[in-house]
This record gives sequence, C-alpha cells and structure tokens, in this order.
Amino acid sequence: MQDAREWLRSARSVAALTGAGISAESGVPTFRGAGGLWKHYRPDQLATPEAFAQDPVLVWEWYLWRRGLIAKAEPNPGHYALASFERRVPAFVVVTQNVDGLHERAGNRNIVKLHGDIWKSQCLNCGGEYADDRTEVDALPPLCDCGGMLRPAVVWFGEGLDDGVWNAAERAVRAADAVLVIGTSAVVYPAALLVPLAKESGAKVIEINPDETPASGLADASLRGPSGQILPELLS
Ligand code: BV8
Ligand code: ZN
Repeated sequence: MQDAREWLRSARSVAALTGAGISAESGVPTFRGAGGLWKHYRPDQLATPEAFAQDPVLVWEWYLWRRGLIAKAEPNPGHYALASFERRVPAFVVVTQNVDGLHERAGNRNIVKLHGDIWKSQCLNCGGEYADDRTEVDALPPLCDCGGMLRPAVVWFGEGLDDGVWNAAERAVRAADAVLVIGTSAVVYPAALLVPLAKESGAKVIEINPDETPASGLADASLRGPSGQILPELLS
C-alpha cells in the first residue's frame, strides 16, 4: 500500500480502469460473481445481438430489471474516492467497463465508457440515441418516435467498441504514470488489453481486487480487498 501511495503521489497523470467489482458494494451484481444471474440466464447469454434479435422483450426485461437495481443503488466510498481524486490530480481519467453511471453520480467528469451506458437507448432504424431513465415500459420493446425499435445503448458481446472511445482509452492509459485496475476479472476483451498496454507504456500498475485475476501477474502492486475500503485509504 505504501509503494502504491508513493507512485500515485509522484504520478503526473493517472488512469483508473474499472469493472463491475467497483459497484459490487453498491449492491449492483457483478457479471461473474453470485447474484449476477437473472431468471437463470447468464449475462453473456443476454448481452448479445443474437439474443436481442431472437427475443427483444426478454433482453429488455433484463435491462429494465438492472436499471431498477441501479436506480436504487448509491455510489460507494470507492466511487467517491475516485471523484475526489479527480479534483486533486488534473490528468486523471476513469476508463470504465461499467454501464451503470455510478462514476458520474459520484462526481467524476473525465470518464471513458468502453461499453456504453445503460441510461441511454439507441434506435435500430434511425440510429438516434436518447437519454432513457425508464425502469418500466408498458409495451416492450420500446419504440423510437420514428417507429423504429429501441435497444439499450451498450456494447454487446460480439460488437466492436466505438473507435473514438477505444482511442481515448488507449491515450489515457499510454499517458498514465500509474494505472489503477479496479474490480475487473480482466477476461473481457479488448478492455483487458489496456493492462498490458499500461505496462508497455511504463506505467506502475496497481490492482485492487479481493481475488487474483489474469492481470495480477502484470501488477506492480496487488491490493487484495474490496475497493470500497481500499480506495479511500489509497487515495486519501
Ligand atoms: C468484440 C456491456 C469483436 C453490456 C459488456 C475468446 C477469447 C477472447 C475474447 C473473446 C473470446 N470469445 C469472444 C471474445 C470477445 C469478447 C470477450 O472478451 N469475451 C470474453 C467473455 C471471453 N469481447 C467482445 O465481444 C467485445 N467485442 O470483441 O468485438 C469485434 C471487433 C471489431 C468489430 C466487430 C466486432 C465486446 C465486449 C463488451 C461486452 N459488453 N458490457 C452490459 O453491461 O449489459 S462486458 C461486461 O463484462 C461488463 O461491461 C463488465 O464490466 C465486463 C467485464 O466484467 P468485469 O467488469 O470484469 O466484471 P466481472 O463480474 O467479470 O468481475 C468482477 C470483478 O470484481 C472480479 O474480479 C471480482 O473479484 C471483483 N470484485 C468483486 N467484488 C469486489 C471486486 N473488486 C473490488 N471490490 C469489490 N468489492
Ligand atoms: Zn428512430
């Protein structure tokens, strides 16, 4: 912990790569932990274009259920620690795999959302993207004003990430003197590539996760514990 604090103190620019684990203490289920299941479906069975094409109502029910959970959730001390850190370190970027919006709610502004935003919907017909905070919809699937079908504005498995978003994430990690890898199982690509990229760019990599992950071998420090407890101590 002391080394990590020292690296952060002397860092000119810092990036934080976050995954579902940072929201676990807010009561938002992770993808691969317990509680991530809904009606016996695994996320990777529902978060795909194929699942949506086959049964858009089922996929929407899952997203509305998640929105309902997230709407009741609050950012936790880990989110707030990152928000106060952004106010202290000018060059600080949060690169998140999460779609829950808890980083904004905690106060972070400089955020790269690798996998989109559950609080936005996109029209399959006209491509329009709208803020959408509905947790219930009478007639599913919801329709756009143009009559086209709406989908959640998130990146599903098998879908490419937006080029601009990926470039921003790469730039943030390449420029960072220290990269925090928080609450991610580091199995989803291309997001997981940002850790070796950080290493190659000479950044100090600090992993915060109760468990070992495929990224642990690349970490200069692995802080084993819940981010809601570790981040406030690490970043204070
Ligand atoms: C693409 C949005 C190609 C939707 C998500 C085989 C090998 C390698 C890759 C692949 C493969 N087969 C398929 C692929 C590609 C695939 C992939 O990586 N699959 C994995 C599963 C093998 N990737 C894709 O499909 C990507 N697209 O490759 O497209 C392409 C390219 C060009 C053009 C066209 C096509 C798209 C991936 C994006 C998928 N969308 N989310 C939604 O949310 O509904 S991914 C989803 O999983 C979430 O975003 C989530 O963040 C992400 C990863 O999960 P984690 O965040 O890491 O969370 P997880 O539950 O896994 O782990 C939680 C961690 O927290 C654990 O480590 C736990 O220990 C820790 N933790 C728990 N409690 C705490 C904690 N940590 C701290 N504190 C705590 N309290
Ligand atoms: Zn439309």
